[in-house]
Amino acid sequence: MNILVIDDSALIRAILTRTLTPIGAVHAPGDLQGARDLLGFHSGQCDMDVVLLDLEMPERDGLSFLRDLRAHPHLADLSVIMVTSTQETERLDDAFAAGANDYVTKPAHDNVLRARTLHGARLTRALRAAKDRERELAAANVQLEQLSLTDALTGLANRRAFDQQYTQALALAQRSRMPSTLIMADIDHFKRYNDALGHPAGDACLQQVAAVLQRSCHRRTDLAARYGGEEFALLLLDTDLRGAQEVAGRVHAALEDAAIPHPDHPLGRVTLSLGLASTAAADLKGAADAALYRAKAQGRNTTAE
Ligand code: GH3
Ligand code: MG
Ligand code: MG
Ligand code: MG
Ligand code: MG
Repeated sequence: MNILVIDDSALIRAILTRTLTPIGAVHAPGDLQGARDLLGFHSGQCDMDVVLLDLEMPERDGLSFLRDLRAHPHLADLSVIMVTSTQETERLDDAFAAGANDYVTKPAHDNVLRARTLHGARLTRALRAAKDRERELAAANVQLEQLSLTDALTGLANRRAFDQQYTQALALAQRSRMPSTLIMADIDHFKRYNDALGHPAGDACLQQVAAVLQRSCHRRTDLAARYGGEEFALLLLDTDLRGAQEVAGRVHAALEDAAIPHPDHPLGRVTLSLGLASTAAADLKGAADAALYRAKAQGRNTTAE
């Protein structure tokens, strides 16, 4: 436990140091600059667990020093015990208002001084621990939120994330007439792929196709999501049909480059059918689905609007 004693009187510093040494490491700098350094006014780092602060000091009044101290966010949880010579109630009111946690009057009984100091240090630690837990919890929540929006197999955004962004995209399109485009993508003859190579191979294929889709989305505002099973969705904000056609072209080309072997496909490799629709359509999702159906009917490995 680190105890910081701030007092202008060398005698009081010596007495407090002797009294408190049995319960912790006492730091009693001879000037206020030494105290500021130990409190980390500049570095933002402080190892002190409790402060005993003289209320009456000639150089800088204890009260205004306390206000300086509380202005530093990293010292918000540090216990400060005011040390007063007489019980000046009015000044104590001010001290508590300025953020003091406790006070002792000089001369204090050794046992009382030690007990109050220990209590102050425990309070500091409890508050710091609570803040640490809060931070950990917040970090865990961020991680959990991230997990809840991610498809475990492919790492793409999942259906839940897609639904959220889809709703936002529709709202945006209504408010700003900013066109957005939806591409629904479905793997061709995927049942045959599973039948020929097995379900684990099918899963690996889904991962490869997902990577191709992700690579084909170049803008930060593009969302590639696994919509379900072997169906994917690309939501392209602020993108018209022409822009989306470009993305669709990239997808087909990248998939051709990837050349994932498919033993029961006329082309011998995995392909996608794509259905495209823009927010100009009354029912964006329905229009993209209908377009996807047409792409399948046109013989697959193609894009339909
Ligand atoms: P089409 O070209 O008309 O789309 O034919 P298809 O065989 O791809 O379509 P269908 O809807 O008949 O079959 C989809 C297949 O996708 C069936 C299902 O077993 C498979 N599938 C869906 N989700 C997964 C998955 O997570 N992993 C694996 N390995 N297969 C999946
Ligand atoms: Mg004094
Ligand atoms: Mg399907
Ligand atoms: Mg199908
Ligand atoms: Mg399919």
